[in-house]
Amino acid sequence: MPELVHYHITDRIAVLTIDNPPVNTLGQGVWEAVDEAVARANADTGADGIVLIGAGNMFIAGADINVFKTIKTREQSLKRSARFHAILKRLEDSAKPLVAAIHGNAFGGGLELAMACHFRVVTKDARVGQPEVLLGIIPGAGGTQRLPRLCGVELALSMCTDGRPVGAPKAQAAGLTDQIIDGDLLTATIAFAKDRAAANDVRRTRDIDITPERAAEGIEACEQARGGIARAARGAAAPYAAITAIEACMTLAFDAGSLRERELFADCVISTESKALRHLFFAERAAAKVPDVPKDTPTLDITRAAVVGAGTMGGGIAMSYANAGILVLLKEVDDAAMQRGLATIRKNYESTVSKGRMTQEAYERTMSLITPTTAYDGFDTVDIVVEAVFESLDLKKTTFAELGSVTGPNCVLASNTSTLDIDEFAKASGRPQQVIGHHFFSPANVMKLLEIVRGRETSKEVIATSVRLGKRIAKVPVVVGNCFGFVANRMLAYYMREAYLLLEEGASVQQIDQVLMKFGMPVGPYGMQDIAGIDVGARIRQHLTSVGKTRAEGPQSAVPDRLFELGRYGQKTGAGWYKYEAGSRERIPDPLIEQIADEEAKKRGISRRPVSDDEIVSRVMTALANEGASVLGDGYATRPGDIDVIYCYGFGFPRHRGGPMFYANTVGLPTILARVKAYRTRFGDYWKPSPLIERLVAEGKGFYED
Ligand code: T1G
Ligand code: NAD
Repeated sequence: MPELVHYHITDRIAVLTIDNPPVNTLGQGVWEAVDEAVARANADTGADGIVLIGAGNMFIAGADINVFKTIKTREQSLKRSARFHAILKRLEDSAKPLVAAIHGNAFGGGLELAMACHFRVVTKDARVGQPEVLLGIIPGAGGTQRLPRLCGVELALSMCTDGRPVGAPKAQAAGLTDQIIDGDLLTATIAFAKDRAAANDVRRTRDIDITPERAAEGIEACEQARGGIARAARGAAAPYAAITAIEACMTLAFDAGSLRERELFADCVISTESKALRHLFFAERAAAKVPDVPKDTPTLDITRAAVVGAGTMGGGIAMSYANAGILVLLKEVDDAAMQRGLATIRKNYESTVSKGRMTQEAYERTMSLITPTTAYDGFDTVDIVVEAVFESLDLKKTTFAELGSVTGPNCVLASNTSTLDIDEFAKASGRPQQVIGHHFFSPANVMKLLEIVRGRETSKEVIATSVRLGKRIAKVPVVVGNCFGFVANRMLAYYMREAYLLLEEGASVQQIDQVLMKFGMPVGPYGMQDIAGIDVGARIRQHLTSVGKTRAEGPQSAVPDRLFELGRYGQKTGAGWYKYEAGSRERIPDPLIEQIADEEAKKRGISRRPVSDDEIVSRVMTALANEGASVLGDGYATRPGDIDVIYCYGFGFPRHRGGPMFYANTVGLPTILARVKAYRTRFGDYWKPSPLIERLVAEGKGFYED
């Protein structure tokens, strides 16, 4: 067993170094090793004070998340947390000053350990946080009782409900830390500890009193927080549990408040919500690993980029590169189109500046990285080109042929196509090993997913380069295979098929959207199409019809094409499935949609009927998971978790449900299979059970045990 905490004395200060690579989690034995080392230092006559520091590039990333899956019952959790709480009180009771030296990250249990120390010294770029709600839990080692005592209830509430870290300057200003240093952390912290030892100064955080005035303000703040997080929580329970625990800090003594925290933590850690979010934590990290592309595959340096097409997507893609500090050429067909594209980019940045999330100076500096052009001049100097022209096979093949002749031999040629065959572009370019799909999601400067589509001949270097670049432009990269619609849009076609059919059968656009937003989707299928553009889907259907194919088996509703013919493309034309006032994104229901749905239903001999909310969720989510299983079975996705990551980051699928595959697994694959079979009987043979689901049910397995 490697030593988890190293012990040495420097200048009469005991230095305890936590060493549990790669991120110093408080895994098996670490809590106890820290406890023993502090006891040893207190008994050590050669030490006047104690410094706790982390080895490697951070203090502590928190508890080992893997451990939580071993907690099956509330009682088990209560027993476990009692141990940590006792250790933390012993640390706090250290007779000698105990100082936490924080660099990199001090997250979750890491910050809680630091708050049980008497003082905290941080580097200027350190971050501290309680990200537990992002895992469907709450701080479980006294964080909800010590944090408000140190930094006040307001900051404690935001840190524990949004899970975002805070930087050293903000932590210092709030009283969470005691000193920010600019030099060597250990040297400075040893000096700090010596100074405290000389002053015989120990400060137990739990002794900080919550006065009646603070308690009253705190309870008020908790009430307001409950009211303010509904939109962000989107149905998740953990943020509310965090507020209740902090409220207990305002109303109960330390020990009683700690017990309340432990009880709330125990409820969270065994919940489906937490299982879903922990699944996503690891699925996101696994998704970047491509089985046949070794970790040490060489990657190409990307210092200059180019984007072809400055429309809805091209503009956002150029912004993603510029935001990462990468020079980017942005090409359009003519100056008018160029100016339209630039105007949208400026509007987006100006809205960010107006919200205080970007300085005017940063806006101008970032904008200066984007060079507009209507020619291919300079394309021979770029390392990657992302094509985002209209979704037309011929236009894209022409564009790739041009790119093959104007770019350098090592340039990566990527396409943002939603559905078309990457291998067709590869052939047209004359350099198939350099061609790959980089499928961004709308709005491309906001949505974090990057679906990386490997072609038959795409080289491993280009795949590895794309994954690394994806992280660099702050995206979550997932590598998938090249089938029609890849993973995201192939499955989406089944999600939309059911949405269209439910409309024709009697549900309204508003009902379907509201039911799925209540389920946790950020926007319903119709609101989403109005953002992406009804024309994009229509062009894809036109292409398919021209090759005798459909996006999803089954009846094809004509309603969306009727809107396309009417020029109703969505937000960009002021009307789509909803109407929009000029300059507003507020969705206004339009009775014309009902009328068209009525007409098309009559044409297909459907008598419209009331549709229940449950039926909407069940049909849409079953269709999504069933097609997801077919994508997996066909080998276009490597893991079910990849699909979950794609839907959570690409479409905002509710994270507390874990993604469409995890949700289906939670419902139970036998139930999903039974539903598919029931719909097949009721609606038609186009409801085909995925062979993977049939096999897993027969073997009594779920998606994640296969
Ligand atoms: N538990 C287990 N494994 C972890 C881990 C953790 N807390 N954090 C990281 N890893 C693994 C990760 O899966 C990856 O593995 C490797 O470490 C490197 O991570 C008691 C209950 C710290 C910002 O939520 O946010 O404390 O893929 O790729 O990009 O109240 O990791 O190589 O096999 O992410 O540099 C609270 C979670 C826990 C922080 C570093 N803490 N971690 O990011 O590296 S709950 C968190 C992160 C808790 C207490 C409660 C990030 C990071 P592999 P990485 P990175
Ligand atoms: P868009 O119509 O908004 O923009 C396309 C732009 O390409 C137009 O501005 C047009 O002038 C320009 N263009 C056409 N030919 C060109 C050429 N030869 N050189 C330079 N510019 C040219 O379309 P969009 O929504 O941005 O879609 C672009 C691509 O991205 C399509 O393949 C689409 O399927 C895909 N996509 C769209 C979305 C979405 O939600 N809109 C999401 C992901 C992927």
